[in-house]
Amino acid sequence: MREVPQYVQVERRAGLSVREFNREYRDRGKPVVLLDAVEDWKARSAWTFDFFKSRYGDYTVQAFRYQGDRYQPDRLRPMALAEYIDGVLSHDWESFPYYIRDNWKFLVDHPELSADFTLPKYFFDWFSIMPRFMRLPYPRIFLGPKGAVTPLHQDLWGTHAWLTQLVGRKRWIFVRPEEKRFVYDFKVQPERPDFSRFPLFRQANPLECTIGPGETAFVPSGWIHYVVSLDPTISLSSNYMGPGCFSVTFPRAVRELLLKRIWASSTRWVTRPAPRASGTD
Ligand SMILES: O=C(O)CCC(=O)C(=O)O
Ligand SMILES: [Fe+2]
Repeated sequence: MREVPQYVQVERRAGLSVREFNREYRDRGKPVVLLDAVEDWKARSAWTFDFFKSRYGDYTVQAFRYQGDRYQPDRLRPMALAEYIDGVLSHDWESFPYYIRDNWKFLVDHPELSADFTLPKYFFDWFSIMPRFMRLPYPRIFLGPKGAVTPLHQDLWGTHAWLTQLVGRKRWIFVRPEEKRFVYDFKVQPERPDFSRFPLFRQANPLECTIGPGETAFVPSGWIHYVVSLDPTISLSSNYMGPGCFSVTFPRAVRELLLKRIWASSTRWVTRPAPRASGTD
């Protein structure tokens, strides 16, 4: 039998001012669970599986297929949201390994949902004051069955992130950025680590938390994390840029977004139909 480790719990806080959050967590690069960051959200009570099924049941979603300990990027399965939700509520992860990790589609296509939440006061995003082409259309919505897994990873461009639980619970395991060498290219499964294959993981000092409806996890820049749904779940999440990650995130974002922009405009130019020479035909 493998050991099933328990890790040190992430701090859980209520009533934090922005100044306290910045000083105690953001500036120290330390995860925290905020118990009351979204008290004013309509989404807290309104967003249920029934709500999405009855309002958006015909909408086609792309569900990510999990197989062989990772997501298969070429195995996106399109299905009607109603069919997906029926799958989530009547199966577990073994028989229905599909996760909606919405890549900026759902809320873009249904902007009326934005009236149901606001950005929590702790997470002002410096991307929002950048030129339009640098703004990513966050947040993203996650819907998944009990047992849905996001394997160990670090987030895009060294951004900070927050994720708010709306339905069900999620267990998170965090590994410090400086302990990256202990996770073997993210191959470790930190709920049931195979120490015979990954002995250095014994030297890591992971933290963990479980968040439920209305609770928000803050993931500081560079922290490696693993997430598993303990129930069928709905969450809302954003990555963002601010103090504590700007110097890492900004150059990476500029490089990638500018290259993408240059590439798009050059291919547009190359593939544009040649103008007809006048006077010939
Ligand atoms: O909620 C999850 O499954 C993981 C979210 C996350 O860490 C991410 O999208 O980067
Ligand atoms: Fe993440």
